[in-house]
Parts: sequence; C-alpha cells; structure tokens
Amino acid sequence: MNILFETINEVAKITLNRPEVLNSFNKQMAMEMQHALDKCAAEKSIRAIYITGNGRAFCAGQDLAEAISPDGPALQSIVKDHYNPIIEKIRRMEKPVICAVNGVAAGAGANIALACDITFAASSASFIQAFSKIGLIPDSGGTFFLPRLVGFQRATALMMLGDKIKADQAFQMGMIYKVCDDVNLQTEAFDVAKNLASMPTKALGLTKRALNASQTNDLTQQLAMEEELQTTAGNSFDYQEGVNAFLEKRPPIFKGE
Ligand code: T3D
Repeated sequence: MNILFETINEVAKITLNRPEVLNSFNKQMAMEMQHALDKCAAEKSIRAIYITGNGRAFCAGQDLAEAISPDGPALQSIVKDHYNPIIEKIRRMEKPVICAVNGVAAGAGANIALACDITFAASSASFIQAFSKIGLIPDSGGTFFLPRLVGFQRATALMMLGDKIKADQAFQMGMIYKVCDDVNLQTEAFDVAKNLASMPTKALGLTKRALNASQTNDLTQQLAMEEELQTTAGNSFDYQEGVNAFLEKRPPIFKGE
C-alpha cells in the first residue's frame, strides 16, 4: 500500500507510504491518494483529515524515475490526472484537512502541504520548490497558493532559486501554521485534527467554501456569499446546539450537521 488509511476518533489519517523514495508519488500512489480523499469526502463519519508521511520525509514530489521512464505516464498526464485532482479534492473537501510535515517536502510534495487548511511542520522539516532545479515549473497549485501565503517577491524567489528553507523560515513567512518539536509533531497536530473533528463540521466546511471563494471574489461578492452561507449555518443542528449549550452553560455536543 502506497497510502495508509485509518480512521481514529472521526479523523481519517492518510499516510504517504513510499519511505524508500522519500514518499515521492508514482501513478499508483497518486490514484490511491485520490481514492482516500474521495472516501474522506463521502463518509459522513469522517469529520477531519490528517495527512503525514512515513519515515524521514514528508514527500519528495514526483517520482523522477517514473517521470522519465518511456513506459511511464506522459508529463501532461502526471499533472492533469495525478496532481490536479489531488489539489482539487483537498480544496473542495468541506471538512478541515490538517497536514503534518514530518520531514522534507519537495516539489509537488511541498505544494500538497500548502494546499491543506492547516499545516504543521516538525522543526527539522524543510520545504523546497524543487522544480526549477530540473527545468520544470511549479505545479500542484504552487503558483496559486505560495504567492498568496508569502507574497509575490518571496514566492518568486523561492520558486526560481529552488532554495531549501527550514520549517521556522516557512513559519516566519506565513507559509505554514505552526512548527513543533520533532518528537511532538504527530501528537500535537493530531490533537488539533481530533479537536476539529468534534467541532461543527458543516460550519467549518462552509468557512472553507467562503475562504476558497475569497481568493477570487471582490468584497461585494464575498459579503453576499457570507450572507448566504451564514443563513445555511444558522439553520444547522450544530448552531442550535452551540447556542443552547452556551445558554445552559454546558459544553456543546456537535454532530457535524
Ligand atoms: O513529469 C513530471 O515530473 C511532472 C511533475 C512534477 C511534480 C514534481 O514534484 S517535480 C519535483 C520532483 N522532485 C524533486 O525534484 C526532488 C528530488 N529529490 C531531492 O531533491 C532530494 O531527494 C531531497 C532534497 C528531497 C532530499 O535529499 P536527501 O539528500 O535527504 O535524500 P536523497 O539521498 O536525495 O534521497 C533518498 C532516496 O530517495 C534516494 O534513493 P537511493 O539513492 O537511496 O536509492 C533518492 O534517489 C530517492 N528520491 C528522492 N526523491 C526522489 C527519489 N526518487 C525518485 N523521485 C524523487 N523525487
């Protein structure tokens, strides 16, 4: 199995599992990843998704041996059929997607981490926009997310120079949410995923929909969208529960509905 999948406390844990090649993606692994994300979207009992890597790396991007193999998929198909659907599925998933970057994240591996909703990294982890080093352009949504996260100049430099940056530099630039000590990464990040899985999933999903739209909407469009989505959230079971729990001075029990 190139992707390990388990569900713990309503959190689906997806582990990239080709440690001998630093969890770089071949076709089989990309298809398994897409299947895992589809399952997360479809199953109501899954209320948060947690993505991490097995071994010393998070993900070294495309398996370059496969990329140049005459028997392997064409480059266009690698982008169109392997990575683009993964990024779309992460962004369209109306549930929080947490990423725990446990080691180096390069190429498409870095950009998958940046497409997630909340990204943690171990202090020894690093990020590399490795594409320029092999004559490619950044894909997997990198040219969309990175400038929005860190600003145009920094994104341009990171993508053109292909420098390896450490987790704390990535944090200082606003590329990721938090850096954890190596030994605490999995516990700390997974606890956040578990907490999110107990929250009002519908409202979190609608929040994500609004944040996605804010990347391209103007203010008027965004205000209209907030009005519409707030009405939907206000009709949810969890809104009633949240307000009742507040008034009754007790912890809420959200169902994600
Ligand atoms: O067709 C297309 O390619 C389009 C799609 C593009 C999407 C992309 O992601 S393009 C970018 C592809 N990724 C890279 O260019 C990164 C390549 N890897 C590295 O630069 C380095 O491995 C790292 C900086 C990530 C880590 O360096 P280090 O020194 O910690 O490890 P290493 O010794 O280089 O790698 C360990 C093993 O993993 C090694 O195998 P070996 O010698 O033990 O048998 C190495 O060959 C293998 N490995 C690492 N990355 C890849 C890989 N094998 C295949 N593909 C890889 N991407």
